Formats: sequence, structure tokens, C-alpha cells
Amino acid sequence: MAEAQANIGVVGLAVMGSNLARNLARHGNTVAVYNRSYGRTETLIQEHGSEGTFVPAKTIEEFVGSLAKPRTAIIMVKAGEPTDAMINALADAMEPGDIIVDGGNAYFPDTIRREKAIRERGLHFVGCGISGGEEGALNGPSMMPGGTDESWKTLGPILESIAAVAEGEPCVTHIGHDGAGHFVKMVHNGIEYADMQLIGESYDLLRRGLGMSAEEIASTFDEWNKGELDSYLVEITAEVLHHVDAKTGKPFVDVVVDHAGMKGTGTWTVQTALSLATPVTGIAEAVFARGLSSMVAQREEVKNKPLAGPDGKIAYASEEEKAAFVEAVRQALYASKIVAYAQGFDEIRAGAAEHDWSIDLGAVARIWRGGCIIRAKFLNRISDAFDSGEKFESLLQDAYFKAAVENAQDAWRNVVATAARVGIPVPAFSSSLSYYDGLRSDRLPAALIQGQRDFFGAHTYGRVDMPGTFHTLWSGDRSEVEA
Ligand code: NBP
Repeated sequence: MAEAQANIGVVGLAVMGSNLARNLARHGNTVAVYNRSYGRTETLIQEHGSEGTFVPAKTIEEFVGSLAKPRTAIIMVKAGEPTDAMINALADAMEPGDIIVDGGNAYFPDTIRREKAIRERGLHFVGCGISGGEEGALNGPSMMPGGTDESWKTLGPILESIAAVAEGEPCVTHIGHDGAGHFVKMVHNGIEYADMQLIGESYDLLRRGLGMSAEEIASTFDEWNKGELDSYLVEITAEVLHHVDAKTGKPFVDVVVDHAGMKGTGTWTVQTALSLATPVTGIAEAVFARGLSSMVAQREEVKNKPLAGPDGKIAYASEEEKAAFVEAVRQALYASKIVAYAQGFDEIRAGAAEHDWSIDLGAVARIWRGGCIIRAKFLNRISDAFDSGEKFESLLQDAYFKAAVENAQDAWRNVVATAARVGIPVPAFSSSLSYYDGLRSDRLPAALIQGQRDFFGAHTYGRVDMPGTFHTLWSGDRSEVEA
């Protein structure tokens, strides 16, 4: 049995787990490593054993035996049943006070369930969202751990040692109890969907609408990345658009099949938002747009039997007019992006209220500034807004974002109207604008909906001029009664 010397262990040494283990070892941690099939463990030690101190184990018992107390192990295996199997195997071999961390992409209700089961056995369970993909795991991810305050005391310094650093601060914070970390990671991914869709819509308007080449658009994104849109996603969009397919010499983007895939976190974000009655329209439209892109049968049918409509071309009379529209798209992208983030933070706030988590929204914005896929310069503005102590229900009421969206709105309206006129789909742009106008509306047609609901289902309504709940006797004399 190995000496109990490792301060952290990693279970599951596929790409994410081995990169995380290497990152931990490179930062002075002694890392116990275990994988179901020993081959991966051997490969890690052979190829990267010199990067730090690893303690390889062939069995779970040996792995647990090599950990110093409180034993702390991060599971990085396939989500779902494999994760449950590893949690149970670890819990069987560990002792009360030890800490099991699930670093996979778990659905937060599963994390709540697992935390309860493990807590009842006297151990700590931490669901930890990890963003940044393979590269982040190796060089510094953004991490969103849940779990108990006590587990954070041990785990916090370890995670801080390997997290990405943004403006001198590690991109990790204790999000809240049980499933809070995986909840926030889920919303992070939802925002990522919205951000990518908005960038995609911008590209479509420039490519199909204005007839710009992939290379020209790549340079446009390079320019946009120098200003308020400065972000990882805009940066990699430019890289993807610059890329030329070696086989054909065509722009890479033109040889890729246009069916967007998804692994489910966007769907979870929308399903959860529906159950919390929180409109995350940008994220929902992004999920549906990926769905539409993959409706192969329907799209094939339309290719054979076209549905009539305009050809997607945006007419312009001069290079100045073209440049002005490009700038309008940039502004529409920025305004819609602000709405998508505002909606995502609304969902976190609603989830926190529902599950009794105390989540520091400013801290969430800060840990998303580095390491993760949605890292962006404007997250500094979001953290400033939440940290300012100013009370607002929506991020759109913060002075900076209020002004930013108000300044962009003429361009935003022009882009959405133009897209509708020429027939380019902009579901995320237009739903974000509708959300903004919905919030701005003094009176909404919800009053009429209440009338309809009362008519067919006696669902009752409130009156603007007096307190109480009322019903109109629609099939009788249409007098009003108090319900
Ligand atoms: P995978 O999701 O591909 O899982 C492979 C690992 O799971 C291997 O170590 C494999 O062991 C192990 N495993 C399986 Br499969 N079934 C098992 C079982 N029944 N018992 C024990 N181990 C089992 O690995 P990954 O792509 O490195 O991702 C790991 C986790 O990190 C996942 O939950 C993923 O969702 C999450 N994540 C991934 C990314 C990313 O960018 N890839 C980003 C963020 C989070 P074996 O070697 O013996 O088959």
C-alpha cells in the first residue's frame, strides 16, 4: 500500500482528467491518479510523469490509501452511470470527512441527489462545474464548485492553485451548497449557446446579406475583438473564418455540414428556466436554432420544394452604406449579448431563490473572466454592476448596460427589421429585442390573456384599480364577482 501522501486525487484519466491531473501536479500538488483501465494511468506517467509528483494506483483501494486526510478526489469520468459508479466505489473506500468531487458535466438535480446520499454517509460531495475544455483543464480552467463550506476549506486552495487567473484573481469561487456549482455551470453553457448563435447570426447577415467573403468577415471579427466585444468566442470565430480547407482550398466554414450538434446543457438551461418561469429567450432560441439546423428531413424537403420568400440579399448603394450596416450588426450583437447575459443571471438568481443558495453574482461574473468559453472583457462590467451595491432587478437597469443598450438600439432595430425584410433568420437578435421591448412596455397584452383565461377557465384576474381577485360571469349576465 502506498504511503498516504497525495493531497488530491483524480479518478478518470481520459483527456479532461489527465490534463487536470497534470495541471495539479505542475502547481505543486501531489496527485494520486486512478483510471478504470490501467493503460491510461501508465500513459500519463510515461508521458508526463516528469511534470510533477504523481502517485499512480491500480485499484480504488490503493488510490484511496495513497491520499492524505481529509482525502479529496476529483472524478473526471463519463457523466451519468459511470459517475455514479465511481462515487459509490470511492464512498465505500473512504471515511467520514473525506471529500468526493464530481468535475464532470452533471445535471444539477443529480448533484443535489448525490450530495444528499453522500452527506448521509458522513462524507462531503462537491459538484464542480469546470469550463474551458481540454486546454482549460491543462492550463487553467474556470471552476464552479458547490458543496459544503467545510469541503471548500480543503478544496478551495487546491482549486485556486490550478484555476485560470483574470486580473490577478483565480477564476474559482465557492458558488453555494449542493447543486449550486453545477447549476451555474449549466447557465454558463446556456449563455455560451446564446453567444455563439448571436455571432452566427452576425456572420450570416454579413455573408449572405452583404455578400462579404469569409476572409473579409474574419477580419471584421478581428476588429470587433479589439473593442467592447473583446471575447474568446469572437476571437475564435475570426480564427475559424480565416481557416482555409487544405483539401479544397475553400474557406473551411464552407465545407462544414451546417447541422449544429449539442450535448444537452443548453437544453437543461432552458428546461430549468421554464420551470422557474424565467424567460431566457436568447438561450432558448439558440437551442431551437441548433435543432432547426439538424432537421434534415424538413430541410431536404424544402430544398426540393422551395418555400417562397426573399433571397436574403441586403442592397446597399455605396461602400459607406455597407460599412454602416456592418457597424449596425456589431451594435446589434453587443445589445443582444447584454440581454442574453442579463437573462442568464436572472436564471441564476431565480435558481438561487428556489434552492436556497446564496450566490454572489458579482463573483460568478469574475470567475467567468478567464479560463472559460464565455470569457469576455465585458464581464468586468457585469461584476462591477453586481458589486456596486446598486439595487436592480435586471442587469439592463445598471447604468452602464442601460446606456449601452439604449445607444445600440437604433442599429439593433434596423438590423432585425432588415433581416426580416430580406429573409435572413435572426431568432436570437429578434427575441432579445422583443424581450427588451417587453420589459419596457408599460402595458402588456397579458391583460387580454388574463381576460381570455377567465373567459374559458374561470382563472380569475386582478384589477388595476382595486386589490383583490375577480371573475366575470361570462356565460351569465357578465357581471363581475369577487373570487
Ligand atoms: P469521457 O467523458 O470520454 O469519459 C472517459 C472516462 O470515463 C475514462 O476515464 C473511462 O475509463 C471512464 N469510464 C467510463 Br467511459 N465508464 C466508466 C465506469 N463505468 N467506471 C469508471 N470509469 C469509467 O472523458 P472526458 O472527455 O475526459 O470528460 C470527463 C468528464 O469531464 C465528463 O463528465 C465530461 O462531461 C466532463 N467535461 C468534459 C469537457 C471536455 O471538453 N471534454 C469539458 C468539461 C467537462 P476507461 O479509460 O477505463 O474507459
